[in-house]
Amino acid sequence: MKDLFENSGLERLPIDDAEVLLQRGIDLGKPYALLIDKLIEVTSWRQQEIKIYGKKYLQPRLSAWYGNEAYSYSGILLKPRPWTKALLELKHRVESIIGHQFNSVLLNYYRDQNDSMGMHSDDESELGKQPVIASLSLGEERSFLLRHKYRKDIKTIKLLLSSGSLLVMKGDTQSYWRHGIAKASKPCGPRVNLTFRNIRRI
Ligand SMILES: O=C(O)CCC(=O)C(=O)O
Ligand SMILES: [Mn+2]
Repeated sequence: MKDLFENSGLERLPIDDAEVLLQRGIDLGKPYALLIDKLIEVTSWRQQEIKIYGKKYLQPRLSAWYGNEAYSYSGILLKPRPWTKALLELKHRVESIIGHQFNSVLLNYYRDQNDSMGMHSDDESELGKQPVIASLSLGEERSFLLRHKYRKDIKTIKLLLSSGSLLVMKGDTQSYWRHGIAKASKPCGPRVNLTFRNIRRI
């Protein structure tokens, strides 16, 4: 079968039960430092409260949801904000690199080394069975962890996502793997990650 992103320049990583592609240093038309500063300044950031086994926690990062559809996960409903010019520009860049369209983006702002994201799969029903998720990283390099859900013989994979990295997860990745962002062991500056997704109206 022809790979969806055959001509994209993204490298497919050799990971069992997953389709993960990565390209570092993608061309966004503007310096990364300028883009992250602007996104930090103009985004409507919120620190969401989530419920895990009935107990309420504040997420250890800030986030924002833009696009056409609402999205619910971990017991919270995110109402979308309308696309901004800057986000649409980034969306179009990513879409033209990988040849795939998106209707929403989740932004996560890791303010420093203490901010993180727990291990999870992006497997909500609104995303469909084999979602294509494109993740763009800006700012401080952080460790992105991938852990197989069932096979204990496969070690946790650590990918260092530097500013300007584009990571694509597709196929069975969400069915077999969890991913997350670990706290950093040393002090570090801000990182903003944008995950472009397709929310299906159900
Ligand atoms: O910050 C990252 O690289 C991961 C983001 C992520 O997994 C998510 O938004 O679901
Ligand atoms: Mn995720």
